[in-house]
Amino acid sequence: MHRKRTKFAARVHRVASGLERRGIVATYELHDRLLANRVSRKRYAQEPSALDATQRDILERLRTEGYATVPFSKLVPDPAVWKELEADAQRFVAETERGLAEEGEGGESALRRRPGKEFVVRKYAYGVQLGPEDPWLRLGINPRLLELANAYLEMWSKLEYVDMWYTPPADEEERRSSQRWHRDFNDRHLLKAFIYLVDVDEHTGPFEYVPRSAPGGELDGLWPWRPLGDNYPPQDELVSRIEEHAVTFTAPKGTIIFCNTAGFHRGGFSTGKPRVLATFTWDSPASLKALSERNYLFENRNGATLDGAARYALS
Ligand SMILES: O=C(O)CCC(=O)C(=O)O
Repeated sequence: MHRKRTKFAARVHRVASGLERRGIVATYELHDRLLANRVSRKRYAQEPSALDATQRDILERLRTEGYATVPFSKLVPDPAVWKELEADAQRFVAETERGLAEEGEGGESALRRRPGKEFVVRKYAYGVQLGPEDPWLRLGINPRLLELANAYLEMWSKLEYVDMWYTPPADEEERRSSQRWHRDFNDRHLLKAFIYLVDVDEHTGPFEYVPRSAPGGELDGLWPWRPLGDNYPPQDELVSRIEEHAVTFTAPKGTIIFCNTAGFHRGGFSTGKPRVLATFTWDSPASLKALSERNYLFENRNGATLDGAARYALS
């Protein structure tokens, strides 16, 4: 089993000293207010996204609720894009199921997982080299998505994470890690996309989200977001405060869920069928300076020409 602990995860894990935590938080705040994010806000102000009606509608819903769903084909109408992604997803599913079968027979496999979240098999995990020939990386900088991310964050964003996940039905009865309600600690300026690559019903570990709980929303005072914060509050208490507000995203294959995961969310607790999705994170340069680390290394092997916002997202 391939296991790679990222430098960042290791750093955060061993951050025991309050002093070191305070340094990380101070670096983040400095870059958010004065340094890196100021530059990227300026870039966005000079070249704001020109959104069409579909993108404007998603943006509006993101701003009010913190999430929005849309069929992939509506946001990215070119059928060739979906065809290429779907073919790659099928290869990943076949390789993953082969690896799981080998493990089931007591063998070793090359499946990638992340320590602490072994219930998810990842296509890339961490440290992979990706170039513009990779269809998922290309989707992360596709203007249909990137312009939306930049408009939502009101700055030129960074593409921090791109991957595909296969979540088999859980062995355990209890939810753990990201299957429990939490806020992502790594940025207040955060947009994730989850693209379902199978139909997801209530037995497939649907993603769940609490609308208006992201910073600036009317529920943002519930165990508020803090950089490096204690992001898993007592679950029973939280549930008693928010459960009736939560949205469960059962949806067909080809649905995109956009959301700000600085708000409360959980998912991936599949009880019946494997869940397969692609996921992307766009966040601010301040986050990359202090609180997060890319899961890939960008390598422009064939020297593809990229526009300014795409180059910025990958740099
Ligand atoms: O697997 C899921 O649905 C949730 C993942 C999650 O918590 C995250 O990406 O922040």
